[in-house]
Amino acid sequence: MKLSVNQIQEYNNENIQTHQKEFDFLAEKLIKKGIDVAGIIEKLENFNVAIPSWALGAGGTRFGRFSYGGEPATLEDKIDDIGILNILTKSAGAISLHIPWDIPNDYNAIKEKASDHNIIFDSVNSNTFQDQLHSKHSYKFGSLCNIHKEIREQAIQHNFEVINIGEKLGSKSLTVWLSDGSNFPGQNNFQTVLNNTAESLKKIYRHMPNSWKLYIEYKPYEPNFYSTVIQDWGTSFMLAQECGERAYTLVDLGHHLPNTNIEQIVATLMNKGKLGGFHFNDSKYGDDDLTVGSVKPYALFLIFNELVYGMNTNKNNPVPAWMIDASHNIKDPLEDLLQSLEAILIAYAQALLIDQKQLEKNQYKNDVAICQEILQDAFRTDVRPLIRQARLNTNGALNPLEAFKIFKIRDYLIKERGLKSKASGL
Ligand code: LRH
Ligand code: MN
Ligand code: MN
Repeated sequence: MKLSVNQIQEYNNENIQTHQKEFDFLAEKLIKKGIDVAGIIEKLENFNVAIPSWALGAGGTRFGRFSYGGEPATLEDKIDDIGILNILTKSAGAISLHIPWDIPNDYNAIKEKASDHNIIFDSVNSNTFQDQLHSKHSYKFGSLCNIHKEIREQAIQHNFEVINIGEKLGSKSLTVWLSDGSNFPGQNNFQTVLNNTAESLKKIYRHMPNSWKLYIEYKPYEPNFYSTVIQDWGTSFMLAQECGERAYTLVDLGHHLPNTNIEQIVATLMNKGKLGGFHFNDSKYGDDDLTVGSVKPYALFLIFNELVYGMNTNKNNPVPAWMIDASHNIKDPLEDLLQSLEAILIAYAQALLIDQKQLEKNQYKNDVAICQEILQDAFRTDVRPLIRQARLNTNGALNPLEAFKIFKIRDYLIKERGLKSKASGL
């Protein structure tokens, strides 16, 4: 199933008049306020988010998994699915592979397929939180932190292999998330496991090509429920500092205890030039991996406010590697990912509307009410016409989810792949 630009243009032509009216109305209002509308649209056009290879199969929990038909059975199929997302939105031009869930068989074929869809290979993810089919040692009691050297070595070697795979595909970074920790008090010596982790990460860091970055992801709990070695941004930051300049912290929105001020963490990391990677999702309770913006859109907007401020101010911080790390449980994954992409762009556009000069002025005056008004005025603006305009300019679909439904893409995928196809990976 491959969508053509012509199909999308025809769909756009049918909706262009309504869009034009909405866009003109909003643009006039914003320009009167002194906002650089063309500049914002350009930024939206250039925003790209990586799609993880594991998000395209049916989601689920350990209690059940409900298939939806037409699932991508191979990595090639997954790249095709991302191709659909990308041609509709023009903002999903990258894939992030999880190894060994998605090991390429034929590198040339995979690379060709990806370039056919204008997709690049983003960060590669290692996996030492599950035992692999033929490995000698088990990670039941930890991987990079393990008390036994030979188990740490096996986990380090796995990361070397992942770097190797990434190099063949043109990736430029490695993401390490460890589930290492303990389930019961007394199980681990906190200092020993921390030291072991630092030593292992340093070995991995030193093995990376000079042009590569290392992203260290943190998470407070799960699957370990008493302690996790890299439990918070502070631990990740400290380990990244120990590794070196090209090691960074990765923030996954779901990896915080309830009510954590994530926007402040973002600001702190960017201030120190150490925010390297970003996993988008939303949550109500824990690492729920819900659709981006589905539960706490205002929090997402406040986070984007700090990201935009940081990207303008902290030139020592690289532009973070954006990725959606969400699951969908009962939704069609492609529809869910389209919704996530939309939510990300909405929050980004709203944050770009914030008048930072006015905000600063009012912070000096200690006019708390006006400071709040400035943020909320941006948040309450319906920025969707700006996003549609950005998509129009790049030949994407005005409304990708609507187009996905009108084109009956899922029906085509079911016809092509069958009702019972099952995704590789998770
Ligand atoms: C861990 C995590 C991490 C993994 C992915 C599958 O909860 O967020 O990024 O690689 O989920
Ligand atoms: Mn994650
Ligand atoms: Mn997670």
